[in-house]
Amino acid sequence: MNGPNFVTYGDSNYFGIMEINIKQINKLYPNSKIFVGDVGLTTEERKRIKKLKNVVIIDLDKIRELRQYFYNPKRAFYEKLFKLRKYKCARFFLNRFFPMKCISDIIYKHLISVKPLVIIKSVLISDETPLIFMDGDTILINKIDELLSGNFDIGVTVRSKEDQKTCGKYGKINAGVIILKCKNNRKINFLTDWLRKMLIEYANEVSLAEQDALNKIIYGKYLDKTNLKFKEFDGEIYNYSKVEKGFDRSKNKVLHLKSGRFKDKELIEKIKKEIYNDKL
Ligand SMILES: [Mn+2]
Repeated sequence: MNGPNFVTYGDSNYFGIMEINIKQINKLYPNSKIFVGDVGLTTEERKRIKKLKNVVIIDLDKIRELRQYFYNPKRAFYEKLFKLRKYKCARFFLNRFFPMKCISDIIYKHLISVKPLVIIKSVLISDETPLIFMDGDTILINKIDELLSGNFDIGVTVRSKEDQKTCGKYGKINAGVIILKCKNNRKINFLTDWLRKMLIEYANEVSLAEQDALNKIIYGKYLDKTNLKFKEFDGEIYNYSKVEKGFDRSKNKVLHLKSGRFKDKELIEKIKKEIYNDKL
């Protein structure tokens, strides 16, 4: 079986965790490519990441090349002229008449677009291998080959019923781990649709836009229209966050140090000890 390849991204805050994760991926999948989006690493950190095996750095400044996928100059003109973007009803009409759903420069730079953009850029330079997206605060601690078998295009990780209660209306899926298994052109379609959704509906918000938009397209009519098959995977196994309570490599294969856990040095030392002591 080919691959999978991996993609992640982060700035200096995520450097430590990303370094651990890249080493883990190399240990478990020595022939996989690892695309790493540099969204604000220092020169020194970037050098260190670059030196690790199989790493391909994805530059965000060059990501502007991608605007051809979204940019609609006509719509940008009207938005600017009438400052329409702010108004919900204006957005409705813009979306109707300019279905390209342009994003203006300001929104384009918006933080919320970073995740899908890094993945899109990775797909564009990747072969047809399945691609696993991992947040910058995640660590792979066991092989996940089973994620790649089965008949589906996009795989997502679902929170436990218990956790879903506290995660709002669109919190079923956590966007920290995503499996993209379909052909690259369909991966791009999915990613650009996701990006558009978040830019259109969440242009003025940052927090959780990507997650809400992902949940909306997965559980909306979107998949019926696109013929994409999606599959839910157990978040306790592939996107496990209660790391401070301990973990078990066969039950929790991907750790997600979300909600600031990745800043907890003690916790990270504990994790390192467990994953390095134990022979894989
Ligand atoms: Mn995260």
